[in-house]
Amino acid sequence: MNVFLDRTDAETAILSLLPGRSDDLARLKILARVDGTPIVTVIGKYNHGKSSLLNVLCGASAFDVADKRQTIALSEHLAAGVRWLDAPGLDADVASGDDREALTAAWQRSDIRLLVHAAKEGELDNSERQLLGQLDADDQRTRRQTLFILSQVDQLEDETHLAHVTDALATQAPHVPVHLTSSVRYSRGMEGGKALLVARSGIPALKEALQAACALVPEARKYEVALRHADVREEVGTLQHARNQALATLLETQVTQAAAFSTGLSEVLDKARDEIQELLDHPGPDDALRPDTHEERFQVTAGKLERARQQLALTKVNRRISSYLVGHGVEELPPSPGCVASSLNTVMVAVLGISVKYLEDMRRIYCAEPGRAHLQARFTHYYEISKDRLALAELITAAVDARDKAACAAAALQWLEAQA
Ligand SMILES: Nc1nc2c(ncn2[C@@H]2O[C@H](COP(=O)(O)OP(=O)(O)O)[C@@H](O)[C@H]2O)c(=O)[nH]1
Ligand SMILES: [Mg+2]
Repeated sequence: MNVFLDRTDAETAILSLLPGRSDDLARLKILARVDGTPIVTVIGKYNHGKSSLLNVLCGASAFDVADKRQTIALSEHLAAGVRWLDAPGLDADVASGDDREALTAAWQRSDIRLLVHAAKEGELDNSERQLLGQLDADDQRTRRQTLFILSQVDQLEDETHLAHVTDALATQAPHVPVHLTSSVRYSRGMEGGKALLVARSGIPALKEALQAACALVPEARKYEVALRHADVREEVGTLQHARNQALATLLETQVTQAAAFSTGLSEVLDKARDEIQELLDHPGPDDALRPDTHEERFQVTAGKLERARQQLALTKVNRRISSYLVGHGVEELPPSPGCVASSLNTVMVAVLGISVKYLEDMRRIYCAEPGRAHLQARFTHYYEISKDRLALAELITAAVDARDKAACAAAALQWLEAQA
């Protein structure tokens, strides 16, 4: 059960699974906190008349206008039912960290972007084209809106020059409508009461377009919230599914491997039991128990022959068990400081001891049920702590963590959605 203290807590859980979704979460946080006022931001290179444009749009000298690079931080002004944001110039080569931060904030906060490009500059440069492309893609995805503005058109000599520029822009950005504006004309027209100049400034038309765009903002925001939630949800879901699968596969491997080992071991031990049983079933007294006399030391005796026969059979049995274990990665014991001879530090020695001499011991160890069960259990124990099995167990631990992380992110997202 995941409990989230607050939004940041839930965001952290999602971001630790999906770091690439930080923009979505930042935007969702903004959308969760905004009031109903649409946010309009100007974006573009410095000196392209962005601040001047905002001033005429909001009807106040709210933003600093200058010939040099002026707007450093983000500044905002509330007027005419709109929150206007003036962002620093889009000039990657001169942008400091602060500027970039402000630019990101503007990007994140705005419902409507005014991309401003000065007419005298002619075509868009690479950074502007790139930005226009990004905005366009973002508009398609999120239903936010971008208005493209060709500013300071009064600075062009005549209509022919203007037509050159608009033609060039139409080639660069074929599907984007361009608003032609001149803040200077608008101000002069307003001051001198010249309606024609005001109309020719393009500002009244732009205001109308903006009003229409603002009217779409409430619906657009709702759409955007649902969309970003859905996108994150889908990605979390995909990961969660994959991680559940991965864990299930590992657990299944763990179980099947152990079952296969156990079955195989059981067969090997059956065979061992049967072979030892054959020794036990040998008719007559056990010659191996008959000690050789002093005289018989260098002679072949029935006792010697029988002991050799029994040891040979036992070696064969043990070799088969040992090779089965080795085949399953069960060979050496985990390193122990107490054991000097590494040849003794084997699972076989640990389970069976160093030497078994008597038939009765063999019967007890290999044939009697408690002995058999003991062998099965001990070998299985060493199998479970063999390198490969421990590695598998570690993978499973990691997979459980990964699964929990995804589940936590899914719960966090649910929590966030419930807040919206
Ligand atoms: N001729 C002309 N100059 C303008 C216009 N808009 C702004 N300017 C001048 O261009 C310079 C930069 O303007 P500003 O609004 O500060 O641009 P920003 O850096 O993009 O914010 C200033 O000197 C403004 O007076 C316009 O429509 N026509
Ligand atoms: Mg400015």
